[in-house]
Amino acid sequence: MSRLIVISNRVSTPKPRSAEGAQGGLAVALAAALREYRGLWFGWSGEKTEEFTGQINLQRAEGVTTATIDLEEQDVDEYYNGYANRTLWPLFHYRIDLAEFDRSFGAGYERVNERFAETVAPLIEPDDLVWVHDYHLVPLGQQLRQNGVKNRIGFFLHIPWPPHRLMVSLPFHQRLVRSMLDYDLIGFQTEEWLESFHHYVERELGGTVHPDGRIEVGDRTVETAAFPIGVDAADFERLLVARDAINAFETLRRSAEGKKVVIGVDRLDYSKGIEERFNGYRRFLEENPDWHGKVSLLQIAPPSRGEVHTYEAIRDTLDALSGRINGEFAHVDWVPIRYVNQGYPRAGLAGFYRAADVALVTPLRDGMNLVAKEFVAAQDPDDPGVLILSRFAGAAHQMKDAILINPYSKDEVSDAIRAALAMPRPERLRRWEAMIDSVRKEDVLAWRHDFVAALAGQGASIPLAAEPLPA
Ligand code: ADQ
Repeated sequence: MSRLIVISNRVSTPKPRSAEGAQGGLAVALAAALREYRGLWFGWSGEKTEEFTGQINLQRAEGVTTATIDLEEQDVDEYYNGYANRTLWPLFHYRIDLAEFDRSFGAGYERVNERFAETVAPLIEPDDLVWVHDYHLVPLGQQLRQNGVKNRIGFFLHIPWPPHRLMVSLPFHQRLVRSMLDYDLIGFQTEEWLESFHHYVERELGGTVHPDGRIEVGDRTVETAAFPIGVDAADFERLLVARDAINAFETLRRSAEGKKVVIGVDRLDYSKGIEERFNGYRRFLEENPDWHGKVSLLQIAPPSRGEVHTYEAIRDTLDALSGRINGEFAHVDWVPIRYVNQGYPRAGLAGFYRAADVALVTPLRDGMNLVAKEFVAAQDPDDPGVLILSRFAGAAHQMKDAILINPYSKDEVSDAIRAALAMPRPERLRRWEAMIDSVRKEDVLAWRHDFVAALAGQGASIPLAAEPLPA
């Protein structure tokens, strides 16, 4: 029987569902996928050791088998904090101004990809399907081939693929992209990122793009397609009746004291546009004195990637900016922004979303953005809140009934907040009903199913047992 081997940078041991909220979008999505199938999840434990040993730690938790390795300090500096998060992440989010190009980062990135491949290759059995995730592991397919792996291997990129002209600013960009030709299937979040990849293949590699998405470069043919990721909408709706969700809902409503609540929930990352959001909210307060004392913004943003300088800087910026806005507008009985640097369990988050009247999801660039979908999944069908969404999030391609804005424009953010707060119930209902339908249908299970089916091969039934693993 074939198994599914998932390989991603981090493996976080699956937590009970109620505690999943503190994990990132990718972690939650993968745990949901693996729970359904027999398989294995391989990656870094998050631990550092003096020297790389390649020792594998096998565990079984919450119906998922994980195999993790530790990395040595230099690996973490050069591969994870370096090439992945200081070179590729900013560049792929169109922030070439923040991208750092350092020879040691590239070397560390290749070394860790080799180490991953050498360690995981012996765990792969002949019929297994191998699914590699995200920008940390772009060349892993090639490394696996060099370690004798002949299985079908797919790659999914969770973040945007940058336009051709940006991509060529990466030193050795061809080497990186050519390494992807060893995959059988490459998936992107949206048609937009897929098109950017196709442009690169045509213009830089002289390849051919076929109408069905196959690309041909020399003697290699690779399937490519968009697979928009979703959330586990049904699970999210179920969570809303959990005690934690009800407590969170009541706490937020009580503390709002009859005021309207606007919510933002993001990992603390410059790509999420939180600074621009605060500035847009400030513009709204400047232009709408009649709303003073009647609305409050709750921004939840747990710190991430704390070892990378730009993340410390954005944290300082937001601390200062939220303080300035509160200093400027607050009254004794009203605080315009509540800014919270912590993660919450999933159920708590669901309760907060439900209690909010408006969500501000305004990334400057985002592969997809799951928060937008979670917010919609958590709304009261009789009295739904309003989603304000950046045009530059992958999710905007599917959620056209949100109020779509340019997050760089303070005026657009301000106007959207005013329109959302004043939106009559029939319009809120119409917009929400149009969105919840696709959030439910195009959920994380459909995403996993579509990718795995495509990887398993055209026309073939999915050779995976849809039976849960024994606990
Ligand atoms: P992220 O950049 O992490 O994901 P996103 O898609 O919004 O962004 O997912 C964030 C996840 O973290 C959500 O599930 C959210 O609930 C959770 N989260 C955020 N803040 C939280 C808090 N304070 N407490 C608890 N949970 C919190 C990357 C890409 C995205 C892509 C996903 C999945 O950058 O574009 O959508 O992978 O492919």
